[in-house]
Amino acid sequence: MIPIDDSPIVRDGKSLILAMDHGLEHGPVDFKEVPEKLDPSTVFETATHDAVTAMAVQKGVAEGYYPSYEDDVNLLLKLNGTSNLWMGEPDSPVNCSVDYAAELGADALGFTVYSGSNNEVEMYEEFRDAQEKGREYDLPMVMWSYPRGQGLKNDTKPSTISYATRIALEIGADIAKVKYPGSKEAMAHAVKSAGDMKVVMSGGSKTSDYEFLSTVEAVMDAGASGLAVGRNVWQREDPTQLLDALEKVIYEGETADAALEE
Ligand code: FBP
Repeated sequence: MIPIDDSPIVRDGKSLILAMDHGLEHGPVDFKEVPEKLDPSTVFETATHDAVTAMAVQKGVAEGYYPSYEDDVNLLLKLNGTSNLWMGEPDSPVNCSVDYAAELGADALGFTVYSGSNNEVEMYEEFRDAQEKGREYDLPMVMWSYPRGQGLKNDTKPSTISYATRIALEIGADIAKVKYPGSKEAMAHAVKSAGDMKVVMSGGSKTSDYEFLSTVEAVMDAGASGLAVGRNVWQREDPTQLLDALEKVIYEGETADAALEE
């Protein structure tokens, strides 16, 4: 862990990362209800909102679309990622080098690690290479810390999420992105387990404005540093209203009720 409060992907100690790597991870099915969002430019437009500190995309999308947004959006280059067509034990091939991410203008790096998978050893080695190379460019490393594999029946139980944040600290991440463990208390323990490293919540499938904001409120109360979210933002036809409310809950400490009232 290195100090990243001065990094472009952090605002007042907090982060709101807009993730849009779902075309690879899940396939175009995630865009079914919002087909216009198949055009990555539409989501880059959303990422120009003040609340968003970085947009996380794969290399191909960065190559094609980031040049038009480099003045308005901070780039988090996701270095690995796998398709939903892969039926084997959880794994995530490295699709982009750190050198190329830096060339594309990345402000930060993203890397998925499936601790508990039979591929854990290789994934840790790949993470090590990326993390150490990233240090040469002073690029913060956001770890999608997702324990997963045949031996793990419940990947969001409190002890698993606390283990996920701790692993991220131990192997050199600067931010751990983890699933919500189901309660504020469990999230608080996961944050504590990470020491001084930042922990952000992974968004999950789309819920109502109120349900989502209430969870974000609980996560912030638990001491987390924000959010790395995809579907709960860009699957809305007009994400601006939700981003306005998220800005209040994340950076201004407002409640979900207050943020929605204004
Ligand atoms: P969401 O907020 O839409 O859940 O996105 C977060 C994310 O980590 C994406 O970056 C990624 O594409 C997806 O979730 C992977 O989710 P999973 O591995 O659980 O299918």
